Amino acid sequence: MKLIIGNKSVSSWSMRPWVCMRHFGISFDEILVKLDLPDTTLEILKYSPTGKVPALEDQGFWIWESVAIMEYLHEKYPEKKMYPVEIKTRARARSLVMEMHAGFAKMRDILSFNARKQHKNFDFSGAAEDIARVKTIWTQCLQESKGPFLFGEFTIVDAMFVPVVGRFQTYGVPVEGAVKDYYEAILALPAVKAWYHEASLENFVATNHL
Ligand SMILES: N[C@@H](CCC(=O)N[C@@H](CS)C(=O)NCC(=O)O)C(=O)O
Repeated sequence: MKLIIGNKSVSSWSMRPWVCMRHFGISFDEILVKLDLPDTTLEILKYSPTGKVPALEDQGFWIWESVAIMEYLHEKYPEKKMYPVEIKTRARARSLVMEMHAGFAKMRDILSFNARKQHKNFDFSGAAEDIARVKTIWTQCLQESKGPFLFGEFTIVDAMFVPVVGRFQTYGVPVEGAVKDYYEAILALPAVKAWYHEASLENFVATNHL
């Protein structure tokens, strides 16, 4: 399989399936398309009809959209349990995946993903409602699952929230209690550390992406 991604420093949508595949031990070749260059869209269009990354190739078959890619992997590798096994728990997990995919516009805009930046005294009050909703989701899930991840073991839902943890880190959003434990568990994952390490080695820059 081939996973087409954008710059690791800014491409939060690429990060989700990349971390997911690395975490679940699904091997793939990576093709990184540099974002924000004059030929970026043309380059991505070779792989993805939307002109956006990520995209996944499996034996000549192409899938685009981060969530569709992870859903495909979940179906292809059921033994990896990338979603909770119980039907209603799985439905709840998918509600959260879609909430993350479709929502949190203010947080994505004001706290745009950047794996190489660290802000002090950043004013994130414009995204306060989104941040509060994220913390509520995490608190409720962790209360029920007892952690360390939202549904116990790491699932696609956690992959969706990995870049949110990254944003909290970059912009200094305060975390405490169970939310802090979760934040730390995500940042300690080898796949997440590997993404940040590779982002730090990128010798090209791109503007922030949502
Ligand atoms: N809904 C898409 C969003 C993909 C997206 O917006 N990707 C950005 C990078 S993070 C992109 O490809 N931008 C291309 C460009 O800006 O030229 C998904 O979930 O995969």
